[in-house]
Amino acid sequence: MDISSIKASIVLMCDDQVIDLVERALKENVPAREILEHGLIPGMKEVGDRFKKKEYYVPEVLLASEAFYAGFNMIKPLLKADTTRQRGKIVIGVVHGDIHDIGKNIVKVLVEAAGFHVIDLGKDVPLERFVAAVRDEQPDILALSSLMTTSMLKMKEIIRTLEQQRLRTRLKVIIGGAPVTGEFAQNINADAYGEDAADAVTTIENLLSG
Ligand code: B12
Repeated sequence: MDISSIKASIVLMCDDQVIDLVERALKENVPAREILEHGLIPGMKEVGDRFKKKEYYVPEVLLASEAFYAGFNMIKPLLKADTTRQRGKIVIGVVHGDIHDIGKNIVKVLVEAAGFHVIDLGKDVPLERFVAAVRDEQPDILALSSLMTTSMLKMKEIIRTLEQQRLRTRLKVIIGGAPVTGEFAQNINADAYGEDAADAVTTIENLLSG
């Protein structure tokens, strides 16, 4: 089957159609990873473009997000299938002021699938919760997500606070989200930037082996 039909159904906000198509793709042994990378994610990207061009407004984006999750929830267990090893502990969350959590959720699933133990703090997470989680859980990596130019500045505050409280010595911080760049990561003293969920996995692996 043509995976791009899944993308089209997300853009058209048809959850039922997404469910049927993902079911068909799985029956035809299309790998879950391919459904995610060539169907579901491009669907949300197209929705983003339409929002930018003012062809879509918030209600359409919400309905499209629901269609995305209808498909994503079906393949999530399959993405997790090879989780046998425990390679390190990661705390992840979307920074305060920001409720965009689709990207973070994809990162979480792929990082878990790669064998890491992930503690998910959710979205719109206040600085104090990140700091408490780092202190209490002692993760190897803190992964911060932000989709808005306004909320991305919170990442800087979180890193500065962790430094001030001496919680940054062995902790590595990786950041991501559409407006974030490698240059921004350097400026705020993060250890790394990941462009997408696949890149997040390799970057985390590199951070922990280096
Ligand atoms: C879906 C969406 C929504 C949904 C969110 C649903 C949800 N549960 O997430 C809803 C409708 C609720 C919404 C609300 C709003 N939104 Co909105 N939304 C989007 C949209 C269209 C798509 C985002 C998305 O899901 N992309 C798909 C995923 C797969 O991609 P991603 O998030 O980038 O994640 C990938 C990478 O970035 C990376 N990644 C992400 N996080 C991390 C973390 C780490 C550690 C790493 C390594 C990698 C990584 O990996 C991910 C997977 O590959 C974007 C447009 C866009 N182009 O991004 C606007 C956008 C982000 N929204 C925007 C705005 C303005 C809003 C609202 C303020 C609108 C309003 N007027 O109410 C509210 C904000 C509320 C708030 N306080 O947060 C603006 C932000 C502008 C800015 N200031 O920067 C954008 C950019 C649209 C625009 N062009 O104007 N939105």
